[in-house]
Amino acid sequence: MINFSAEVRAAQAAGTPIVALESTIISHGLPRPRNLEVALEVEAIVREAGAVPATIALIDGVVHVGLESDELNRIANEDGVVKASTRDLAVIEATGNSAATTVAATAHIAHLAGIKTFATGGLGGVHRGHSYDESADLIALAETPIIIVCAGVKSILDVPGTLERLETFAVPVLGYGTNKFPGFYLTESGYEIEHRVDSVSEIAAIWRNRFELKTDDRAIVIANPVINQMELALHNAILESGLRAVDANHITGKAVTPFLLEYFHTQSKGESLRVNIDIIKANSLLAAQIAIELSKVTTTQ
Ligand code: PSU
Ligand code: MN
Repeated sequence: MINFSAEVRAAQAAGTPIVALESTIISHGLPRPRNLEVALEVEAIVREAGAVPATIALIDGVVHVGLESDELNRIANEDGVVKASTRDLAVIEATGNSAATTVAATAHIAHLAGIKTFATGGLGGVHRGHSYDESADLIALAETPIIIVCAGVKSILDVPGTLERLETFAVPVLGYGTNKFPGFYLTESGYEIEHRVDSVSEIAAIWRNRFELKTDDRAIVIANPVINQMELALHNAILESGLRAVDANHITGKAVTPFLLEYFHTQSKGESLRVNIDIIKANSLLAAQIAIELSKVTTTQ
């Protein structure tokens, strides 16, 4: 069962474009109290652009597409909110707990709800030095027909390894205004990507072409580089010590990514937080513009 917010229900009825937003960023990616403020600011950006935000999470065991303000507040501030990937969804429904959804789980639910566009900060991927630690985000991208706007994969990851996996899974990666794959906190990761798009109409055309070619059964990644990146030397120094801290503290599984993000935010004295917020906002705006473009295309087809 899916519970839709009043705003999302109205948008579905009216055919207003909808943008899915993930909630792990809110619960596990950003520190309190900034997390709730950012979640609200991001929703406002989507609305101002002319689309409707659908932040996705589980509240008391029920999948929610679009959160009312008290529900958003719970995801941001309750200690018991867990990080749920796709495999956790049915379990959390059964226990009646509340959970924030990762990229993988959010994409899955968004697709169930008929939403075609999704914004996040950075994708999960292959973890450095731990070849069996691959984010379930990769599998979800291979199995879910949705457009996902991100600033590349998190720079804490094995970027070339992740790009190889995306190639294996036949997931198109399109640079928005660039052929350089973004590096999350950094504008460029140092790796090239083959395909570049410069407008939302090109993205809509590719979405349509895939449908005709029947290659539309998986995600499209739109890689949108951050404009004001983190200072490179600071980034690299924190990354190196952060990866050592993961091993020293025996952090494993789904705790790794939140640990590293938090490590960055404290060690950089908020500089990585500033960049992370810029990223989420820019990606949400672009996702709204894409959703609007797709809705035009569908109505004229
Ligand atoms: N982007 C951000 N902050 C985050 C995430 C993405 O700017 O916290 C989250 C997403 O929910 C993504 C998750 O799915 O990190 C990846 O976690 P893991 O590496 O454990 O799969
Ligand atoms: Mn992992």
